[in-house]
Amino acid sequence: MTERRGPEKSAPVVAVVAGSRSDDKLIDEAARTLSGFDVPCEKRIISAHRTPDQALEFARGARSRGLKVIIAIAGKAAHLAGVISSATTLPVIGVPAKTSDLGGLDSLLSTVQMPSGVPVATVGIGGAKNAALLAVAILALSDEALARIYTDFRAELAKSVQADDRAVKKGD
Ligand code: RP5
Repeated sequence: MTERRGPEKSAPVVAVVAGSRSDDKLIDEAARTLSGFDVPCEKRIISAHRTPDQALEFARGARSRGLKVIIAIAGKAAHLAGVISSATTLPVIGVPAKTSDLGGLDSLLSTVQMPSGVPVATVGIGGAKNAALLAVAILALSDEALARIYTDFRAELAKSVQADDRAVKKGD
């Protein structure tokens, strides 16, 4: 992947926010994926239910702090993405976390079923990597260098599937 490091890139443009340290694996997956594209991010633990004031304060200040996309990870009654979206017009991507009791269906439905007018772009259960890629795609709308890197990434992905196809056809 092309390097594009520079001092001007160091301020976080994506926030990866999760409701609990129980979501650490998803936080790390999103942050690692963003880092692979050299997209600076900040990581936060903010809970819609346990620290609701901080959730609103974070969302209200996000745009003025230079953030462009927010990834919100939560499980169970997963209201974090929706609450954040209620207090910012930045794009908010919700990641429903898998749960031990309902498998994450609880998280998925409570993240995706937003009232009209306050959108959350919801990825699949545990879809932290896709959330980060969607953030990259959004940022790439106004960043040609990033758009090229993302296009290369997708082309590599296609090549690896084509290689698998050839191997399966050959009987490997
Ligand atoms: C949500 O509930 C978190 O996002 C997490 O996925 C789930 C369980 O959190 P803990 O009770 O383990 O902190 O708040």
